Amino acid sequence: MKTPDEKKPDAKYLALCGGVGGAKLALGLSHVLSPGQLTIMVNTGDDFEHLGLHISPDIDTVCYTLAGRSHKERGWGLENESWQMMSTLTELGGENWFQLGDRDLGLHLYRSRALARGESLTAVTQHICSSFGVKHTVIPMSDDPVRTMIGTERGELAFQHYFVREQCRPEVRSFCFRGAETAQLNPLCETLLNDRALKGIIVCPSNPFISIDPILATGQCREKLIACGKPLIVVSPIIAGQAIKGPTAKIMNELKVPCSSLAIAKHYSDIASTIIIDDNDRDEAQEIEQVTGIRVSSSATLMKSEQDKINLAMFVLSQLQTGA
Ligand code: FO1
Repeated sequence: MKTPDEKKPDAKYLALCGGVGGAKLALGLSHVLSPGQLTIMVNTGDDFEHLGLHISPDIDTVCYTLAGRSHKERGWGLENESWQMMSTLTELGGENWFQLGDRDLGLHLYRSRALARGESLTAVTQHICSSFGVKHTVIPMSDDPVRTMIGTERGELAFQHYFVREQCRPEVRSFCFRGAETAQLNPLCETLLNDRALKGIIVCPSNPFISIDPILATGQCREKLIACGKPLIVVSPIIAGQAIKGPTAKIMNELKVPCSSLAIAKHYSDIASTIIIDDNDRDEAQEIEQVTGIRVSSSATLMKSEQDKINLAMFVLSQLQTGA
């Protein structure tokens, strides 16, 4: 497949990414773009303070994935992990609903201390990534705190309480990204949006409601993406009416939104120029284009192997070059 721009050192791309699902495409992109070409801006609405530590799950998922260290089945945390700290915590009757592996804990300790010293989350993330051999730029959506709150039938829950402690069981009614309006969008993103070398923005196949919307809500990101006028391509996280992983389908059902790529396209209709849907859903393309005005192309979007991730990344880049 021809991807001419990917060879040009001046072509730059911004990827918006959540956790496990999005990180797969981010990994594919990191294989086909040089470090100077790719900036991955990650959701931090899932961040929280836990056991006195600052946890940034999506940043860590992206960092571990790009470093080739992530746990292959879970997608989050490290491979070859041990859980001695959790055993002791459990023995003592401590709070053990959120699993922190022993090796992973080292990272949380490092980051928490660095933040307490006054370092920015961007600086700490860059240090962690470069220490783990990640050469591409990974940045948080903001250095200011933004916290995703889920309105449920049982009242409002902080994101990790909903996602991990309650295992996404409560019915979802609404979302609030606390702090997003006053948070400053990552300055590196602002600079990139004004960079003539920026050739396109890629929305990774992360959950639109809980992974991408917090990014778009932060520091007028949505408005800035529209204002920059660059092509924006969305990779749909839906295949044949099912979410590949996680609670996307359940959330869409509860919000009374049909679980389809058409619904995803409508969700992003103000910012997207192209949506990539799965080859299996090709027959939906015409309707999506008619209803939303967004250009549709299809590809194999299920990313199991590393080659799948690379193939999809190359397809995304090729679409950005053919008028996305
Ligand atoms: N997800 C879980 O389902 N259970 C856990 O105990 C858990 C612990 C955890 C620790 C560190 C980390 O970086 C991620 C962790 N995750 C865990 C994943 C995380 O909660 C979610 O995948 C994201 O926040 C959603 O993108």
